[in-house]
Amino acid sequence: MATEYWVGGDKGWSLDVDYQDWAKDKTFKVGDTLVVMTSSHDVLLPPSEGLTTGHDVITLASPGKRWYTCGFPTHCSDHNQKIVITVEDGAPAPAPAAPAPPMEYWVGGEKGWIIDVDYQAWAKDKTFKVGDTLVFKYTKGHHNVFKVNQTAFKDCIAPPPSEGLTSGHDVITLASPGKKWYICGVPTHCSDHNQKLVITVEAGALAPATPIPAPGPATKDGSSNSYKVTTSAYKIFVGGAVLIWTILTLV
Ligand SMILES: [Cu+2]
Repeated sequence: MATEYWVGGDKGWSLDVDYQDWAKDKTFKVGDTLVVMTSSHDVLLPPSEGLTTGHDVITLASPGKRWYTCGFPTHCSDHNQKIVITVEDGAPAPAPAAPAPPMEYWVGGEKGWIIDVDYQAWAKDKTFKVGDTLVFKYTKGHHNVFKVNQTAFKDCIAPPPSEGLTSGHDVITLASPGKKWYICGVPTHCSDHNQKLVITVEAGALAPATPIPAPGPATKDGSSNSYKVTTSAYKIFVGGAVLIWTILTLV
């Protein structure tokens, strides 16, 4: 819901008004508009970029700080006719993605854990993450499952039988990220029949949530006159005001 703010309220855009006091309890969001009502002032230097209608409407088009001043000599410098506001992102913050629930993967799908299956083809379109489980299904006594290292995987070297899983329905929970290698320890099943599986486990739900990017400082602002308010414009104005003041003082 966009809000229209009449700068300065009843006082409008005038001399000797504390605009920061006016602004301090207001929340400006993208899409809100500032209405600057005045009969004898303008908004911002240089003159070609100024709004001079006396009823200037500025739409706050992006988040960030905005600076506005009156460009008439001494109005800003001596009479505080300036305002700075911070525009907040009006869009609702995107909801953080819900962590995916743990998945249970039956290795090899309907084929289960047997010889002569291309387990890499089975795995290639799947994303394994910490918390997921692998189920190795096979006829008990015909196969087994060993978790091995990369070398043992490559060379099909089975660890001692005591380290194997042999139930025929072996469930392995993926407890940490990284590469995991599994082979069948029955002679020739790994080496001659490709009964082996390597997967990469991602951190998944345990990873820190992706931070919502903070809105960066905006440097341009849409307005009815399509002019741009920038920090440098304000600095140029302040510099000019100081110069004018110095000249007046010397004269
Ligand atoms: Cu086997």
